[in-house]
Amino acid sequence: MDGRDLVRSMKRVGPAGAGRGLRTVRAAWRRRRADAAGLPVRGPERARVPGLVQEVEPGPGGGTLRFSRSELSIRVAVNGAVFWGWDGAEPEPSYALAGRCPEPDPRAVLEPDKDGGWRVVAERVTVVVSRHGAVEVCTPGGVVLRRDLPPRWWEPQGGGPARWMQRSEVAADARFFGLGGRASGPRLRDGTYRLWNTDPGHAFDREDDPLYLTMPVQLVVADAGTHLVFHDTSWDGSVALREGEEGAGSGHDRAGGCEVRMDGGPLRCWVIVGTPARVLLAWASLTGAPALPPAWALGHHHARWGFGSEQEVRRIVAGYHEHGLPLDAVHLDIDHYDEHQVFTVDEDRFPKLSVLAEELRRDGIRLVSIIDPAVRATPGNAVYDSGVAEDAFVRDASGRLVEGVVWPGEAVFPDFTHARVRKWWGSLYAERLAQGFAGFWHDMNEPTSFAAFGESTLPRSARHSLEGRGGDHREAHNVYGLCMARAAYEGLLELVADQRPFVFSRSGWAGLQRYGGTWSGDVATGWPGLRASLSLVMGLGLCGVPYSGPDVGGFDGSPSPELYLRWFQLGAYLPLFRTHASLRAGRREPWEFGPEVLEHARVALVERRRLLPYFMTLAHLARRTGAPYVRPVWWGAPGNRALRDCEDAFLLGDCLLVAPVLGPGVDRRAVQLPRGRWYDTATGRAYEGPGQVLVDAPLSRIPVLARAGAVMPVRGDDGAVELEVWAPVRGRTGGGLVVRDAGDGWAEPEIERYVARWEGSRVVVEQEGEDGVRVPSHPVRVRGLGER
Ligand code: NBV
Repeated sequence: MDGRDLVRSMKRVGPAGAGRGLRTVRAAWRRRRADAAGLPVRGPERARVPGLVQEVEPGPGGGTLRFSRSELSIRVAVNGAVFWGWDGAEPEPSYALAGRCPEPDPRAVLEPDKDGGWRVVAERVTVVVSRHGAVEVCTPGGVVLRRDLPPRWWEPQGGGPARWMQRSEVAADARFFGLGGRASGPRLRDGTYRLWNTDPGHAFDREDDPLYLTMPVQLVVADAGTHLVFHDTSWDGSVALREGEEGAGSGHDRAGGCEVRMDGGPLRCWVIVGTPARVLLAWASLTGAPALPPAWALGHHHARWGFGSEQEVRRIVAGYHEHGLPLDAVHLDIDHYDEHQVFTVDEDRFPKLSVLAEELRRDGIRLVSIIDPAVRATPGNAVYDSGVAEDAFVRDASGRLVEGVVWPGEAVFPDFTHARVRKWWGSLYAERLAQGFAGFWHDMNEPTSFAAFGESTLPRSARHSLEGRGGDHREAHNVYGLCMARAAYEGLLELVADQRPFVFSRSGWAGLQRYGGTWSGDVATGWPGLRASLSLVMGLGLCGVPYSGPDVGGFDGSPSPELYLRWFQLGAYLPLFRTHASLRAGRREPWEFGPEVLEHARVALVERRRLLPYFMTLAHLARRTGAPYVRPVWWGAPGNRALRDCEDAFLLGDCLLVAPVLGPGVDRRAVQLPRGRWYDTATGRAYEGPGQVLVDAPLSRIPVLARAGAVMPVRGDDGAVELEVWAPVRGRTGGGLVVRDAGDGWAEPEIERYVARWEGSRVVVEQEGEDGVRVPSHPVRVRGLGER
């Protein structure tokens, strides 16, 4: 470490944390020493490839192929997903899977292929294995979607985990998406993306990578088909992507390439082939249905690091009321803790928190609490004492507690990879519930521990239970946030059995959606940050985590009124709609940016409220089908290349296409439309897709288009559900699904199905039931009738 590192570390912790600066230097040295003593020295390594196939043993859903230096087992599961694992790797244990591995598909059998290779033929996919161990994933029609070359391992000669590398080829026209929350996407261009959940330590921009929530899940979209590939290994790794190129005229294509490297862990993967909707359905059946947020969590949230007092919270809430702005939740950040210690309250500044919570609740506003995992390592601190009694904290290889530095100072970290520890931690939420909090916002759970140099996390040698298997932080790091979310979710289920828990977490991994959502972390205030925040939501949705949203206005700075408004207008159409900012940033209340912005922000807030029944329907559909609320415009037509390359608009469910404004000075913008007729919802003007059109985007609104034939539930003036119907094209029918649920409990509402069709000069809407069609029980409003 040099002087610059020290200065950087001082900047990082800020003036108030000057004393913390020295502690972070000590913490970094401690971390280094722990790793030097606790990690095996990486001596000389031996490289290995599978060699030639020797023997084959058919088994359920596929079978095992023995090569001279490895073995490969392949299994097609009943949900159509294909698993394969090298060196005896099985699907379980896995932090990603929601439960047991799905049963094998008995119809899928291993049979000989040409040139000494073998293949497994299943309904939606054929997997071909060459005699050298290359694995091809093909469509039922035989088109190759992905070719994995024989993998390569490097084994330390003195023993220990092997590193491995898996190189793959995809079609020249293929595009990559996913890998968790990435700022530079949603299309992942050529580059190396690291798989190591990381707090960048500053507000991030488009170039920052990795961020808080990475996962080895890629969605690959090509003319020939879409597939998802998941390398089920939580170790540190990277994915190098290179888009292919089609030979212009010469006919020589350069294939797209992907190289996954891992520092350890099993080489095993899941591949799912199909339409995007089918792929996400199977992915959710593997890794779990997205948790259903309570209805209030789909409204507007206002947060700030540094409200500082109950009076300030009341002042902000009063401001919302006075300006006629809907508000559903207020988030309290670490400044409401007593000396930054989680599960405490600063009684001087928040003397009657539960009374405040109750008052807000009467107004329909919920309180959400930040939760940091680090616990101040001071005897007498109740959380620390009870954690010590439970033996809950991470230890190093010599058995000592691992200490880091976070907001409360020297701190220890619960080992969430242990069921007993999760149970203990989950029970601590009782204190929060007693204060009146209704939702939980997990932060700093990569986990982050400030360090003046090196990585800002726990030592890699730190020991973890890993569900009793035992291991170290190299394996546990990426699932730390996931396991913390599980602890909270399961704890809350026990504490308040009749309410759906609301948890969202900065860090996580594949499967996070089972417990809740996420947000985009500390996105930098600026136009690139606005774009990055959309990229994160889209990428995460394609990885199976549908509920997320940005800090509207960005985390760190003072947005111009225009930037704030454009961010606000985008946020209004994202699942988590939250204004938030840092202690040191400018204000984020809509009335702080002048009367014009206030007026337009009010329109966005009122529209969000009107769309709540639609958002709730999307939440239920996400839970049942895995389809994210926010979908790329190519969702229904992945073969359309212009749509595939469109990154600045999205579909919100089936009915709406949202085209946010992502740059300054814009009052019109180009929009790539999927096939069909689309109505500008503000003007009623109809546009025909597929193709690009220019639409108005005045400061007062961002373009939102409705699909002809859409039937969507909205909130009427009296608060009851109404059906908004967009006239189908003449001679065509339309329709939509509605799930009515305005609550936060477990009652399972029915899915209502509607059809819309022309009858003479009228559009008629009917509800479909088992015994035929009937008149809808909700009022119906048909729009778009000006266009025939
Ligand atoms: O708790 C303070 C902040 C929080 O406001 C933000 O949303 C998190 O992403 N937190 C990070 C820790 C401090 C970051 C500098």
